[in-house]
Amino acid sequence: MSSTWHILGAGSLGSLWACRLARAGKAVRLILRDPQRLAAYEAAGGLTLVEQGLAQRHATPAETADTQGPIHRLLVACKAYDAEQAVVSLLPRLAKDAELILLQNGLGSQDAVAARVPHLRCLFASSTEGAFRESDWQVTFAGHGFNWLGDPANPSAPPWLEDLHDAGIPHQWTPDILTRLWRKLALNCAINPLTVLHDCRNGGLLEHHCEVATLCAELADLLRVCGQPEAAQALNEEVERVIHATAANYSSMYQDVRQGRRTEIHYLLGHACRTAARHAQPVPHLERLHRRLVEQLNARGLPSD
Ligand code: NAD
Ligand code: KPL
Repeated sequence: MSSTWHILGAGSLGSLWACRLARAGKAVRLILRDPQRLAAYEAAGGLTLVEQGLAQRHATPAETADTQGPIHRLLVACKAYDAEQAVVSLLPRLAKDAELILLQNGLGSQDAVAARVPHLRCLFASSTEGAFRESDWQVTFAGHGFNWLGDPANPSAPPWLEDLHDAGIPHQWTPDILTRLWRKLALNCAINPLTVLHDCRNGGLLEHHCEVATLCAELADLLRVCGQPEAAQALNEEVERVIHATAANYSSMYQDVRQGRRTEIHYLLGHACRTAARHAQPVPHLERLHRRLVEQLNARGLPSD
């Protein structure tokens, strides 16, 4: 099996992974949206990673979905709402033994992708690393974090985790990746929409303890009902801890809304509300939060799905 890492999406996380793998001497190929993006990338001469104030450029080769040649390992590093179509565009190139690593936040997009490639192994990742793009082809490593990886259908770890080790990408294999993803989804649901609606940094939610606690109670009940009791444990305490630890930051959803970018609401609060409906679990406060957020997005002319 080829050991090349095909990385779909040269955004924040995709570039962060690509630069670290390339720096460790791993074979990496970026898959860009279209020939125009490819030409722009080639003119820029590669991807630049800024880490602790130091910039380093990596002339990682790039291609588009239409390029010929099989893909054996695909890191899907686009937003949740783009993942399924992006993978569909690569179907003819995915080898019989291909593995897909899905970096998307929230839940729902992973199952949509896996349904398109039922014969292939799909691994899910939950990342707390932080990266952002100041300009095209330049990514800044903002916050050290961690990556959990797992496969709900197969608990055995893949051998290529060694590449992540060599590249200094902090990670751990877990048989409970769904618990990790649900826990992060719950944290994101309790914090991010409220920062948009109250127009505040995460720390601003310290003035809205009761609202946060009510949402956490509903989320914890939902997690228990949908078979994720571990993800429900001491949820409110962790949410309060995260609010304190990130008090000066703007949540990712807040930043998306402020910058006029589409949010991943469908895979966060939307997924929580749909799951509750499927289990006939009442979540009136989450539903009201969802409605208010949709209204706010619509008022700004942003998609609410
Ligand atoms: P991003 O918007 O910076 O990058 C996504 C890239 O994918 C864009 O460059 C886009 O053009 C590209 N893309 C979309 N469809 C494509 C296609 N069909 N072919 C080729 N390229 C395509 O997004 P991001 O911030 O890197 O986030 C990716 C995922 O990781 C999200 O689900 C996000 O929630 C999650 N995440 C991000 C961070 C972070 O710090 N940025 C941290 C944790 C989790
Ligand atoms: O993950 C986050 C985000 O901004 O998306 C935090 C705020 C830490 C938790 O919701």
